[in-house]
Amino acid sequence: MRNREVSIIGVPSDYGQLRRGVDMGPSAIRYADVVERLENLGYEIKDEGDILVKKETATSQLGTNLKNLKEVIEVCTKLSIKVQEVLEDGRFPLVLGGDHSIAIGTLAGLTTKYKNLGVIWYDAHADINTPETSPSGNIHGMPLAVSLGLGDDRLVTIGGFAPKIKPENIVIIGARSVDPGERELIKKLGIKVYSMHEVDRLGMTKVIEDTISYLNKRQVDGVHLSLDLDGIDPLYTPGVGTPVPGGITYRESHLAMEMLEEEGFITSAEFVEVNPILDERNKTADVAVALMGSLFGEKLV
Ligand code: 6HN
Ligand code: MN
Ligand code: MN
Ligand code: MN
Repeated sequence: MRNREVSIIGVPSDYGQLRRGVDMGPSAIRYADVVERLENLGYEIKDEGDILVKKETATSQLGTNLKNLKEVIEVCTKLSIKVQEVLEDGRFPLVLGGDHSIAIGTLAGLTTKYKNLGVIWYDAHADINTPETSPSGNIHGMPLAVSLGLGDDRLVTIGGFAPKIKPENIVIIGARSVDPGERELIKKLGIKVYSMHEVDRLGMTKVIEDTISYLNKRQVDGVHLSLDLDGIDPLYTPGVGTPVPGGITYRESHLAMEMLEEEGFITSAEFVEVNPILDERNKTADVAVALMGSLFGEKLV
């Protein structure tokens, strides 16, 4: 990380899926002392507070199969504006979720500035479903597709332009639960994926080295890290809505963050899917903040 001025943006939304509680993620992460952790590393931290998310029981799919579509559009639109403002202030946006649907808003805001953005998607899932391929209708399984211009028009055009990102600028790390339609789309678009098979076979060192050289070859003008806590094995991060066994370890994740920090090319980040209701004594939020420590340059010695 080279920008020493960081803005924290909380997004207390759980509208991208049906398990309540992930809207408390930003509180849990603040409780785990994110501000102090990063201040101790010499960063100037501005907590921008939370995006205003109306808590509604009667939500609307707007006549589609997409759960809470109306609410997700509202949240992501607000978030995109906030992210854009933070960038205009010259600050590093650090977004705290909330479920992964919020990435639609984060990416919409980021790409007002970055026209050739690289994206590292650290996740057990590929999050590249469309309304046609989605088995659940949950929008947190769709943000990559939406940002590529695929899916409901009202999501795709948030911010007034589309697509936000290019398939060849995406690297998915940690995938182990991919739906059939997602697999097809990944193949068709040629998206780079390091599934758990590659993480096991190559080791995290090689995975991150290759990710860095791949994105540098693409001549990206910024790199966004979208880290879903379910990318990590649920042994370490049980407080997530869609846990999948056989994930990335705690140490591998620290190594990944440290190597990204050494490269110095991450220009924004988001940490999503922390659900304190499903957690064990805020373990998952603690891991999120520990990984942020490594991403922002914490050294053991
Ligand atoms: N996440 N592929 C499944 C779906 O419903 O589309 C799960 C998505 C999980 C999304 O964890 O961010
Ligand atoms: Mn995800
Ligand atoms: Mn996931
Ligand atoms: Mn190390």
